[in-house]
Amino acid sequence: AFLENVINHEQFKSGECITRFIDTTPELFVFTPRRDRATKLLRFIGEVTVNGNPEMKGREPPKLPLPPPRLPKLPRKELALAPPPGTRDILLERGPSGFAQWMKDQQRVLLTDTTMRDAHQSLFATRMRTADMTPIAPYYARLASQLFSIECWGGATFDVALRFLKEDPWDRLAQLRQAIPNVPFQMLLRSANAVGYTNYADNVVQFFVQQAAKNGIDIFRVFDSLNAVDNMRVAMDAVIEAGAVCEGTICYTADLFDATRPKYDLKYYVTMAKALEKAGAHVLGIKDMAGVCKPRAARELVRALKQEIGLPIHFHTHDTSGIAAASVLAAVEAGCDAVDGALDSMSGLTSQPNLGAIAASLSGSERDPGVNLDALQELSDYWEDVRRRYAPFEADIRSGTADVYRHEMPGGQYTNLREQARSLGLDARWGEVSKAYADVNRLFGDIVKVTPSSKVVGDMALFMVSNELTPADVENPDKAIDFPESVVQLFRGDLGLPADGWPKALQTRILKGKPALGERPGKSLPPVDLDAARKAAEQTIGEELSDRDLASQLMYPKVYQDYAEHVKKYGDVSRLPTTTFFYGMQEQEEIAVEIDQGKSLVIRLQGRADADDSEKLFYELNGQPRAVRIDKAG
Ligand code: 3PY
Ligand code: ZN
Repeated sequence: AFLENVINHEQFKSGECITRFIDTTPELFVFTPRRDRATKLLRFIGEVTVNGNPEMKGREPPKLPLPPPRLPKLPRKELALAPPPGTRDILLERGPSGFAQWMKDQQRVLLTDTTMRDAHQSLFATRMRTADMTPIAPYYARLASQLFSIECWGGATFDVALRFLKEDPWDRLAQLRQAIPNVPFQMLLRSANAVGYTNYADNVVQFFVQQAAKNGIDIFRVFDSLNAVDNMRVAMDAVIEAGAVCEGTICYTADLFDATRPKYDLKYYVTMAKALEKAGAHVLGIKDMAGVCKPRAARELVRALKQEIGLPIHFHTHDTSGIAAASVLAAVEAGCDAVDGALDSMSGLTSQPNLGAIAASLSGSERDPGVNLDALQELSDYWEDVRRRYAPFEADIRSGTADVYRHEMPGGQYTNLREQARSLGLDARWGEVSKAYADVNRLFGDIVKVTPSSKVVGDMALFMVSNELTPADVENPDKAIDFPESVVQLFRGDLGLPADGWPKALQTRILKGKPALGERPGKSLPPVDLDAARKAAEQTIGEELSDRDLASQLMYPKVYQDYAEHVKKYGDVSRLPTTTFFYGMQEQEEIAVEIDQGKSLVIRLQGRADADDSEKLFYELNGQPRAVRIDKAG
């Protein structure tokens, strides 16, 4: 078949030299036979079935089998037709500035669905896999084309995809983009920290943004973990340069009406919003990452910002308190142009408030969002079934809690920090950890807490609880403390500077004589030689790196290399059903795995034969018997 391919290829027939032919038509020279891919996947399934997925250590699987998620009822022929024009068509037609003007011209409030990013980041530690997103994607294109945007990328999803799910975040983006051409895709970008936890060189941030825009991101929500606008400029400029929508974002902190914390007053936010407008933002984002923006504050903030700046406003909050929908409705009443929510079954608690309920509440009002409520319900039904697959990753919280106003932990961090506390054996002392979190904030000078600054506050809180340290101990100059490395880096200025600097005495104590940076870190970070970085990584990994691969490597060198090793050993595991990926296969279970468009493997686990230190698994692969021996771990 290979020879036939070559001989019949136009370029070969034209007599062009064969070396050039290999260079320009690499697709014909990929020898990895399907059998090899199947063997790798059977080995991975075997490993998980016999030894468990390492991610499941210490977690209880859900009760299996789970029925397949319910897909919306849509006639097959409608799925075969191109999706209707949607909001993205308006963006493509008018460009980012025209799109921003269009937002302002709308009487209705515009809606963003965060289900595929922040909702699962905040409910089950970002573990949602691509295989659960792609089946519903064509339905979004047909049932929800009136959405303002779908937030489906960025934040912690990038890291978690590579590190824990062993899948390529760029593939996820490409597959979703192909299935949903008509609704804008939105990502969360941590300014100079891109999708990582530390400031990167300016040219790395620029390269990352270029790749993200090229591969399908339309709207970049850019924020800084210390609300430092100078630290957002490189990312914002890169977004604007790439022709995408720049949503310059303020992170809401503290309480607008708390006179004891005057630092975060209306003037603070208006000043920052004006700076973002001046920096070229097309849209102003208000990011209430912890869900502490009470309804009265939301109303007042939006009212003031509408008065003071000319940008459309997009409000984002979390429902940790249980009353976030009231804040969203207050923002809408005050004239907010767009708001975020998660579909019903993925909403509430540390996630976003309920998008379906918000839409229903506004239905018939002058700000009716104009979405199809029944369709949203059908999409939510799908996510309800998907969510059951991730039960082991959910935090054991059952209600909203006003405690969030005390600790101010971001929704996206809450489940992760609880998980970290659990791994340190501090599960039973969660109350102390959340109190320490608030203490650390005060010690650090009442700062904005959002990734990555929130991670440092969390590290310090865990450090204090595990070492039985009080705030007085931390401040006591006579008590020797070996501060966590992330705390030293924060006080050195590696994440940038808060507007009023760091508390001097504590900084001196933490840095122990080491100098602090006086300017944004990107200014002194030398540019990375991208060609050299690519070559070095290619040598280590033993494979060519595409631009997307290079962007991953630049963000997370070690994580990316481990991921590449995993792919070499097991192939593309992102195509496996989620139950197989996390829990392995049950005897007589049969799964279908689409390894390429239209090409599927049908795998059945026929039986298992246990030996002392290994187990033999008997599969049927597309009707043919196959056996794989798996060594037992440990
Ligand atoms: C992230 O940066 O991942 C966040 O969700 C911050 O809220
Ligand atoms: Zn959020």
